[in-house]
Amino acid sequence: PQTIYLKDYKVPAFVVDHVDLRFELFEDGARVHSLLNVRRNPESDSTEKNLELDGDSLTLESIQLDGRTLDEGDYDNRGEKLIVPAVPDQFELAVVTWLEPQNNTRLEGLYKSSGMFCTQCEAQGFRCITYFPDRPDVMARFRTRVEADKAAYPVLLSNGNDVEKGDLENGRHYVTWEDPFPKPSYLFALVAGDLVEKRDSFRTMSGRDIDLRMYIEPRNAEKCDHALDSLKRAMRWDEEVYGREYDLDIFMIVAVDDFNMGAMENKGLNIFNSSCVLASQETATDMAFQRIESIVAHEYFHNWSGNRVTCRDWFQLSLKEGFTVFRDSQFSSDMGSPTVKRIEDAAMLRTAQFAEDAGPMAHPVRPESYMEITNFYTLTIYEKGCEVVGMIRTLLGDEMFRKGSDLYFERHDGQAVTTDDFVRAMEDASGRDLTQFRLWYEQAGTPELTIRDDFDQSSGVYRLSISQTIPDTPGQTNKKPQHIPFALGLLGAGGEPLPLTLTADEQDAPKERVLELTEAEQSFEFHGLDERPVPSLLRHFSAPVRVDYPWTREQLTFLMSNDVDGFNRWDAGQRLAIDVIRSLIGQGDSAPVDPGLIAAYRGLLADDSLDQALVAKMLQLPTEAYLIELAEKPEVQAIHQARERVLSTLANELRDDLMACYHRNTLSGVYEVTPESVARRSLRNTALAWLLHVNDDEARSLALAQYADADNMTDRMGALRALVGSDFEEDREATLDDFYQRFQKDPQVVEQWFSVQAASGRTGSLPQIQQLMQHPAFDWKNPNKIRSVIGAFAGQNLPAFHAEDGSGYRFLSEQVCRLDDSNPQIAARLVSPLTRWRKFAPVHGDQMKAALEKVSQKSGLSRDVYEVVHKSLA
Ligand code: HT7
Ligand code: ZN
Repeated sequence: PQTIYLKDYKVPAFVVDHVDLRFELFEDGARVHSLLNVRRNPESDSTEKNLELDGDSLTLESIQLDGRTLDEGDYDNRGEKLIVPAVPDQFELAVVTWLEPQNNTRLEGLYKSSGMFCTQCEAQGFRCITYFPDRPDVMARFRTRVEADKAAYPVLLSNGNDVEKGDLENGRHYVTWEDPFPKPSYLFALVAGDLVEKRDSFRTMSGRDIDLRMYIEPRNAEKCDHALDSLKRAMRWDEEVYGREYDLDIFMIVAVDDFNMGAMENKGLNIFNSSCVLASQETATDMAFQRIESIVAHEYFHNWSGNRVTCRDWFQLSLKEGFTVFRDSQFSSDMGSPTVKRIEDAAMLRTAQFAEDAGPMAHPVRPESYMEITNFYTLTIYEKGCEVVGMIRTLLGDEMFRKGSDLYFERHDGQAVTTDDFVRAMEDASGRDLTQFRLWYEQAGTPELTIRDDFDQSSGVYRLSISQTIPDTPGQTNKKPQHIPFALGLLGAGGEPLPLTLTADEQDAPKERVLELTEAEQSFEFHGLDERPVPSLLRHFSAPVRVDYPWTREQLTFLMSNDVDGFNRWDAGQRLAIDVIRSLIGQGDSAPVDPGLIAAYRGLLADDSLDQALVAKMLQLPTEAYLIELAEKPEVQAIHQARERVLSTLANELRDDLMACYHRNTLSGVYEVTPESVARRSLRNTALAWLLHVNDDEARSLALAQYADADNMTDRMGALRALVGSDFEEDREATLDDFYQRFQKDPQVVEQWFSVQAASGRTGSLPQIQQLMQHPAFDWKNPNKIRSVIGAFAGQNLPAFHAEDGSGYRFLSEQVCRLDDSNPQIAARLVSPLTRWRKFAPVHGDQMKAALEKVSQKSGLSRDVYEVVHKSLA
């Protein structure tokens, strides 16, 4: 496959002002009539005479230029391009194509899901619908007429406003949609189906009433309220925090079962994976409720950060994704607990994005090249991209950041721009120079900070020396130091925050500062201290970096209970637990667990005055995935055993505290998703899971009763998960059976049922996984089912996946090969756990590599999987 380079970017030689589309939808295919108004681009100095259009898997039926039919000899239609030679400076091009959505298993372009037609055009799906300059810097106005059988497809949707509708012959009907905003083709959408409509409305800050409509299959009619409420909250929040108002008269959301990602921000017609939008208290957990709120908000926020101002080319993907993730994180913080949200984001980043940034697919936030752009919808683009925007806000302050975002939206409304344009708007609004900061977009790899300190009792000066290095990544070595905002505080022996006095004569110094690291080595002195302080470093996780500082266990225990920064209290607890777990690796089942850790957890469980949402997070032990990420040559089974040993010891030693915690947090009254009630359910279910981990009999009865009596999925799933994690085999099997019987008609719940089994060591052995894949509810064409069984096995059931005999690796490579033909995007994502073979000792690494080589030998390998596998083996 060909590699595309950022350095080769050229402005398009032709632009399209208007697109007129007519879709004739049938059971055996779809005919697409497209009429393009094309003109030479005045901004291009190209003398190109030929018009080049993209097309993929299309059957071309006819083509006319300014009304003249072109014969086969008049154009070149080879590969994935349609080239029309010697076109005039301005013309109309009419093209008719034929597609087979019913056979489209790739879920790109126009396809069918549960009997309805729907589209996915980002990144390059529009070219699977018709020939078009399918690149984001070609922005056109779209008018779309959809025609289909009226009984089978009563609802016909596209972007914008419906301007015309009527009946046709043979029981067919049509609706025409017009979108007044120019948009790139990736934001085009169409839906046709037998769907129920749920309506709501929203009055904007300027007093316009927006029609909110949600379209779902009839069986999901009761699962829309949460998404619609979330949408209204997001619309209000974007007005209040960013001054952004919605622009069309209608905003539509559609739920589809078969979808490669979470959701898509098509202009005025967002399409969602059902699992990311539908919720009821009986079927969705607290986590799902929160996830839905944030995804609904994310897609809505794209209306400004992505649609009104879009990307010039796909190398700029983080321009819209990083900024929009940042906006949705701010929103979720404002809706719930900011500390908890920060902990969740940082934990995910440190576990998964840091791993990506250290692996063979590592790339900068603004990549330089790609083979298949779909492979670049990564944690680096999204989550590190979000952190980069967050650091700009930290450096500029809230007020200047808002000025910068206002300037960005005003300056670039209706344009396709670059990450550099974003940074320039921030610079121009604030007067700050972000030249060095731009390296965050250019250099891949996670910066590593090595921090050492000393205290001079006689002068009262505490000195912090900080050096930064950025590891080599594919194609990048000898990196320059980056501009890193580093928030910190200092604590006195009694836990009191101390002033951070940078010069001896400074008065009333602040008790928290953001230091700006710009050099490979820097040191900072803090004056006027009576005793050696305990440093609280990288508060709020102010930059996506690794920190190496020689904390003692005493310091960590101290920070866990004294730091004023909630994030660092949690972080200290994690570092303490990691240290204890690591010290037990390979020590056998009787090695003692540090009583300091047990006491710290006892303290957490006993202290009712603490923020319970924070306590719920602090009680979670570091995950196996994170422990593996931190290790140099991880021994997965040994890490698993050491972590289990700590968990069992805590559960046994703290049995009474856990029981008390369980009972104290039993909620009565109506189910609500507030930070407080979410925290209480989380604490209660953690206590239950720990107690069942050591097969506590009383906890078993509590779990069975909780499962049977639960009025919400968080509690029912909490009890089921706890039983699945125990040795009570009969109860486990009976409860799993009952769960399936109750919810077998609900695909989103069946997905949860699959993943709770696939992720657990007790129910997710390889033969059990193979059995799950034979289950009637498993469906190779449905990405959610694949993720919930195969993805959960390889990503969460780590001791089984990393079985010494290599069976987990071989299994994954077989599934990737099988999927490569039907859905290459999903296959390329699924193969990812094998790509880090170099991180593991040869006993594992060699077998992982062999599994990858097997994939690379498959004939007709897709571009998607080819890129991932070949870069990993290089
Ligand atoms: N912008 C959306 C990206 C997306 C996507 C990309 C590739 C293939 C399928 C896809 N579905 C959605 C999602 C978002 O970030 O909002
Ligand atoms: Zn997005």
